[in-house]
Amino acid sequence: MERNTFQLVLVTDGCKSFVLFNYDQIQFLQGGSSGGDRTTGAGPSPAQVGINGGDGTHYTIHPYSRTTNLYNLPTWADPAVAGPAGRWYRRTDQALIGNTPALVCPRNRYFRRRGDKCLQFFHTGRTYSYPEAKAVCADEGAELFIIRSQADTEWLTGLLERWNRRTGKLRDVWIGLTDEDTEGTFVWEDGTPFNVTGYAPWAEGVNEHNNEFRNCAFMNKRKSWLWYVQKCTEPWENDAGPNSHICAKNAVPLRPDC
Ligand SMILES: [Ca+2]
Repeated sequence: MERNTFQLVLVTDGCKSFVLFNYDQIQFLQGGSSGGDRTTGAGPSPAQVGINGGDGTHYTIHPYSRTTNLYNLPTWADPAVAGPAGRWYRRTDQALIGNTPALVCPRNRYFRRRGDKCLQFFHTGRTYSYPEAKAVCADEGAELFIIRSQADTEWLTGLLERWNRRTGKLRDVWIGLTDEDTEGTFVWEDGTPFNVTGYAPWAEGVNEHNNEFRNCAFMNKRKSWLWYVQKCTEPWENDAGPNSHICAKNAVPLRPDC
């Protein structure tokens, strides 16, 4: 029978935290989802090895992950670690473990973190115009949430679906994007340029719908939350207009005094 022997040391002074591995005998097996044998763990390639904080943000990869060095880990010296072979440590109280300071959201209503932003969802059951939604955010030192990627969209769509099931009253959701200044040229609320050839999940037909009167973008519930445009202020024709929006503030460093 194979037996793995290693020592795991956790160290913290209440500010900085470290994890230290001392390997004697260690064999990393390959999971079934990575093509490994589900019974023996034997795989077609070396396993992926690292530390995962469990929140999708805090992680680090072992320098020998997915290399054959893993097979001889106790005899290999990590160039980043002074001392004998078979030792590996990382600081674990930071965002990318061992690198950037961890970010957290303040303990108020802006508790939901996405990347370097803290979010608050606004939905009171009444209609907000785009300027009203912007003003609500500005009053709290925040701005309308800006969608940067497909991953942002997938994450947000899942949240909106759950939110909609819970409230049953969610309609459309403003995003921080308008072509008010120059028709057809969209600009994010924070002034960052909108790359028309980049990621932009517009709903089908938006080009025909967009005109000099419809300048504010929103996630359209009836079009699977794809982006559409609407008049920024009332009156809206044929529907009540967006009634929700998301404000975002910058996340702050965890324990900045450490
Ligand atoms: Ca327009």
